Order: sequence, then structure tokens, then C-alpha cells
Amino acid sequence: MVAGLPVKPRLTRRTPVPVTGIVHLGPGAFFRAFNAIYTADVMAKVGGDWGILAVSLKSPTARDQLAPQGGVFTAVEMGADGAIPRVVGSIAKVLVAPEDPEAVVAAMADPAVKVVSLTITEKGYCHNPATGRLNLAHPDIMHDLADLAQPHSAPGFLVAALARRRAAGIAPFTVLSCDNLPSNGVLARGIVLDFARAHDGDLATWIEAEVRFPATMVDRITPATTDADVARLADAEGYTDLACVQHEPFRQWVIEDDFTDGARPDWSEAGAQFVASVEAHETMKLRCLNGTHSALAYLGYLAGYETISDTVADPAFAALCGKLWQDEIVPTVPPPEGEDLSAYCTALLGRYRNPSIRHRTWQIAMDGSQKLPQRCLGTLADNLADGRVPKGLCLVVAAWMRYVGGVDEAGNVIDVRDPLAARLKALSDAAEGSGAKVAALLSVDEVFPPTLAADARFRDAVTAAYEALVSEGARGTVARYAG
Ligand code: CS2
Repeated sequence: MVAGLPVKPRLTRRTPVPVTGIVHLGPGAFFRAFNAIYTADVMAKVGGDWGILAVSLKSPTARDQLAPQGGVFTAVEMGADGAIPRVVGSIAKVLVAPEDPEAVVAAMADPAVKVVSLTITEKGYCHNPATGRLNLAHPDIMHDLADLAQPHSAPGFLVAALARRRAAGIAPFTVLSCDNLPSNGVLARGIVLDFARAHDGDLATWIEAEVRFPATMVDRITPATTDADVARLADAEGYTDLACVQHEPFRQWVIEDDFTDGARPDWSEAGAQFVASVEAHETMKLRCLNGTHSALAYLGYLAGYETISDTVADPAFAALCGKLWQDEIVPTVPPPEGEDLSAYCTALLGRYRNPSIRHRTWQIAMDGSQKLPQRCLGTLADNLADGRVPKGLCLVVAAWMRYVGGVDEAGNVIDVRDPLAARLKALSDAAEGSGAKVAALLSVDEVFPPTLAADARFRDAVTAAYEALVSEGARGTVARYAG
């Protein structure tokens, strides 16, 4: 029990445990507010054995929160009409992979499991973000290639379980990536095949021919749950639920309809869209939403704002979003069928303003080395290719560079969470002056493709923005850019 919480009885399951048809890797807040709800909605509407066995690849937290509650949890929709809680029962069980990796492989090899879905965050793919290829020097990948009996990584578990299914003559599951990565299906396929080729060439050939990796676009703003959220729910509902999540009302799921034997829940019954290609939706969401989210995260954090809604309450930052969309982002986004980009961006600003969603700038700022390429750098490169220097996006890159330097504008240490944090800080610290710091960080080729890093227009604009951040501060620089 978290200290300071009101003592209330624990939430318990009142509905039967569903039969497992899905294994999900990464049982964090987003999965609970998104996949678990869509699947619960489908089972409530049309039935089906689509219960979810959720697997945590690292920490036991989700299992410790969910197991005493029989897997159920409360999802609280935080909208204009106040907080609307509902209890979600689609999670059948939670496993903690490091405690028993064999149990996880066995569960994934169960013939009743048709889909293995993933919300493992960008870094869970163990890839090089600039190339999309598996990083064979990643410690977890090196471990798994040496001994696949006890995998550590998501690619390792997927390949171990597919190998077991193949050996037993069981049809493969579909691998469904639900992370904010461009062409996440192709990416997941690429890292699984890279791993399989290094492990067993015949298995790789079988995976290439037999396994489907549909792409998806996922969208629902879901901040990490805090003790205050748990306490508020306990006060309102009279029970304690350490696994509760708070999410916005909006949700959108676009899924490439390419599943092994067509075996999947009919998520369209819950409002998901099955389409032939997800690419246009993905580009729209990653560039318009995640691109400005990261802009607000770095610049807002440096300006001293704690949450996204606090940040956009400052008119300069709302104007920053408007200008980024209009001048730099939307011109690079081919509109997906059925979407009006200007209405989409206006709605986004409304979503960011939602005051009951306390999404911390610090949370979104995490793992920037894994996020910047698909959120900002592709958009940036498209502008440069069209002969425009996108000063706003260059300012975002400069803000990320200031952020990973590890000291805020008041001289306080920033708790930078990023797989490359130590290296980024060392590069920044070793360089003297804005131009040298920018050049040092541009040399990180997992983040910046060499052609972009070598573009003088880009380098100069990022250096000018970095200098402005140092001399005028983030708020002043944003106000001048957007003013
Ligand atoms: C956010 C996303 O944490 C982040 O980096 O930008 O998680 C964002 O909230 C979701 O993609 C919204 O769908």
C-alpha cells in the first residue's frame, strides 16, 4: 500500500476471468487505457475468447498491482463532464518475464493465442532509431542470441515463441506493434527477422513467409498514474485500485488488416478502423501530435512548466503549436482519407488544454533519442528538401540538446531518462560554447542521419536556436518565434 492513501477495501473481480487469446508485452498505463478497453468492449459486444495475458518484461509493478485484484482495474475517463470510472475485466493474468521466462514462452506458444501485441515503448525494439535495424550490440540482444532459453528482450521472446510454435506444427501468432513508431509493423518484422537470421536461418525463412506483422496507429493521451490519482479514485468510489489509469475521452486505433488466418478480435465493433494501409494515419499522428508533444515537453520543461496543459495555457506556447503545424508540419503530411488536418490540429490543441489530464512535460521528454527521429527529424528533412528551413523544429532540436545537457535554466540538475543519457551529457559537457555543443550532439548517428547532420542550413539554425535558448531562455525564445 502506498503511504498516505486512505484505507479502503481493494477492488476485486466480479466477472469471470476471460479465456486467453492474446498475449500482450508491456502492461503499462497506455495498454490498460487503450488495448485492454478496446478488447473488453469487443468481448462485451460480440463475445470471443480474447482475454489478455499481460507480460511485463522488466518490473513486477503491474503484476503486483493487478494480481490481488484478479486482473481488473479502473479506467477513469477525464473529460469536460468530469471523471467517469469503469472497471475493465479483459486482463486474465499478468506474468513477470524475468521471474519465469519459460512460462512466458510457453504462454506465447499456446495454440489458443492468436495475437501477440506490443506496447514496449520505442526502446523496447532494441533497434537503431536512425536505421530501424536491430542493434546487435544491445546487451539484451547479445544475451538472447547467446542463450535463447531464457530471453530478456521482446525480439528474443518473439523469436523463441515462434520457434517453439514452428517446431510443434502450430500456426504462428500475429505480431501487433502498438508503439508510436513509423511503419511499426515493418519495424517489428525487421527486428524479429534480424534476430532470427542471427539465430537460425531456417527459422528466419519460415517467419518471413508465415508471420504477419500488421502496422497500427494508436492514439489516446494517458499520463502515468500518480498516488494522487489513486487517492482521488478511492475517495470517489470507496475502493483502492493501485492499477487504475486516467485517460482522455478521445481514442483512435487504425489497424492494417493483415492477420494470420484472419484470427483477431473484431476491434471495429469498438470503433477501431481496419484499413489496407496505416501509413498516412501514422504520419499524421506522429508528426502532428507526437511532434508538438515533444516540442512542448522540451521547451515547456525548460520554461518551468510541469504539465502539457500548464504549458499550452501560456499563449506563446499555444501559438508555437499553431505555427509549427501550419508552417512546418502540415505541409509535409499527406492527409489520410477522411481526415481534415486543420480540424485535426485544432482538436489536438483542445486535447492538450484538458486541465484534468496532468501529463508531465518530464514524462514526455523521456527517451528523446528514440523519439526525435520519427517525431521531428523526418518532418525537418522534408522541409529542407523543399527548400524551407523549419526554424520551429530546429528550435525543438536545440531544446532537446539543452535538456540532455542536464541543467535547467535555474541551474538545477535535470533527471534525464534516456538510454543514451550518459553519452549525450558527456558529449555536451566536453564541448565549449553553443556551436561546439550542437556539433557534438549532431554526431550521434543513432539520432541524426549523416546527411541531415551535415546540412549547413540545419546546423546553423539549430546553433542559432541554441544560442537564443541560452541568452533569452525558452519562454522568451518561444514568444519571439511564435509572436
Ligand atoms: C507522448 C505519447 O509520452 C509521449 O511521448 O507523446 O505517449 C502520447 O501521449 C500518445 O502518443 C498519445 O496517443
